[in-house]
Amino acid sequence: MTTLSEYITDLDEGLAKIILAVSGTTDTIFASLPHRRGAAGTENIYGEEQKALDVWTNDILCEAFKATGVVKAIVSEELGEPWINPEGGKYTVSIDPLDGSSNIESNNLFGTIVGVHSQDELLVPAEKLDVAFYNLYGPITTLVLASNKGVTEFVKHRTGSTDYHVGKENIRIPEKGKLMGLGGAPYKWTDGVNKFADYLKDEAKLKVRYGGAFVGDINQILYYGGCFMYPELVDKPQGKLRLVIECGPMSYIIEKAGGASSNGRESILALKPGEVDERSPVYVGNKDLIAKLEEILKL
Ligand code: AFP
Repeated sequence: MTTLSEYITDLDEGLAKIILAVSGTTDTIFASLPHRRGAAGTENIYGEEQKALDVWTNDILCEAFKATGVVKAIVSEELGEPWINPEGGKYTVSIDPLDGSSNIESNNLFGTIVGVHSQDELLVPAEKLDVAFYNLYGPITTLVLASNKGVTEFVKHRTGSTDYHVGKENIRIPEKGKLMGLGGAPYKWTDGVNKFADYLKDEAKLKVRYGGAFVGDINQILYYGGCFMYPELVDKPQGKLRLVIECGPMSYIIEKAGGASSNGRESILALKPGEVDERSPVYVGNKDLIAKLEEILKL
């Protein structure tokens, strides 16, 4: 069975180093999860000052990125300001180190989202990404990678060779979607969003699946088709999710798999971020459903 490191040998060497930097932290993160559910400030079983898990995870990932020698900047939910490598480098990495951190306590899905580009500017539209991938901590640990080879799932083995091995190649979102993941409190949905939710329910006749972690909710859409949204809200017209570290990379993956994304008007991939923590409404899934969304919101 092909391992992750074998599979990515024909990617640019720097990209492969960044991908392996993340996959190489999985065992450490996974092993510590049961002992790091406590709030920051308490002591963990090692008697160490308990950092919030997302801060601790961020520290581990940032050190791994810096060790590659090819990362010139890191944009992370947990870094106030982006880290800029004084020695330069080829790639800018954006990460949500622990997407779905509120799911840890309830032992629900969560993961790490990564976007990588080699443009001069720090913030670029997601269409300029070289690769995007995520680690998903569920009943098994998987890594889903969108690259010039398509969308590929790798499965983390726990016995024998504990490397990631190719699970599914050339993943395409199913033509006929089955699921709808509807984020945000429904009483805060705008009229347009309510109309779209009614369409998904009454016309498309989709089933509700919502797990509270973008990485897991998008993974479901990748496998079963349908639509995920964290929409515009009456009090948050830009929604909740961050364009650079969440919406961009995950939309890149879904579009590479034959789906579509939108902020309500245009593809997420076309949006030029103005600042690191800019938020965007996000709708991703089957092309026909996203087209219907944009039609409804235009009314
Ligand atoms: P946390 O990382 O704080 O748990 O938030 C997760 C998230 O950013 C994203 O992964 C989910 O899609 C969304 O927020 C869930 O938000 P709600 O808690 O409002 O449903």
